[in-house]
Amino acid sequence: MLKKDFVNNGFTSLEGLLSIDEVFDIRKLYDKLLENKKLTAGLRSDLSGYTAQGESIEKITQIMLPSRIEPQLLEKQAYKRALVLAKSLLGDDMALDFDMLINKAPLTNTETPWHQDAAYWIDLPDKRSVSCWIALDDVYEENGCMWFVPRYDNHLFKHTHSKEGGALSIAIRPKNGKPVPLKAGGCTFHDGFTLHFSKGNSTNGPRRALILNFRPQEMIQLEREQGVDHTGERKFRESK
Ligand SMILES: O=C(O)CCC(=O)C(=O)O
Repeated sequence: MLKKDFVNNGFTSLEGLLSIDEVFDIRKLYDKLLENKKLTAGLRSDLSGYTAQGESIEKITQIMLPSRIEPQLLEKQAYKRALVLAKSLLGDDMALDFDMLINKAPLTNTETPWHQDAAYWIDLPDKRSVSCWIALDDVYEENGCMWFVPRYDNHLFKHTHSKEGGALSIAIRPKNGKPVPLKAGGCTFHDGFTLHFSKGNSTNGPRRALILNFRPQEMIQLEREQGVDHTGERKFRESK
């Protein structure tokens, strides 16, 4: 079912990827990283772009490669189970390319615009990729659960920066997007060409997500040979 959905639509979801004990465990590491700007310097940015323009409160905190700072994350069931599932969706050559945190603090109410992840990446000959977006809080429309549009092919839409230093965005707002609410510990899987978005967090609680991205081992090697390790400045490519 998981694979059929993913192949047909470019996304799928699963409750209970993590036990609630592991959710609590990972939250502790997550909060430590969120609170420590020194520790995360150089890997941290605000996808809203606002902080870059002088505001001090981060609206959408992105921290790249949290497992580089906290290697114990790599030992968590989350990483092990997500890899097994990524292999079952796209093949045994799948490996972890990068991980990241995307946090929407309470009452920051800032949406992540509609985009395709492939717009952030270099063009690779093997297009297979899957991102496992893990909810560390219960997520629903009002605090920023993920929304997806079924993907039909590998067409890459034109993306632009909605705000300087902020997230990439396509020009239109799709009408056929579907929200995917989850319990803490549940996850979604989406392909690099699947359009997705999340509303802002307008609630009093946090919306913490841990995202693991998988692609073929050979493509990861190609990326590294070209200096791409997902730490640096956000670059993007134009659609053809
Ligand atoms: O967490 C979000 O709001 C957006 C996540 C996202 O764009 C992604 O995981 O590719």
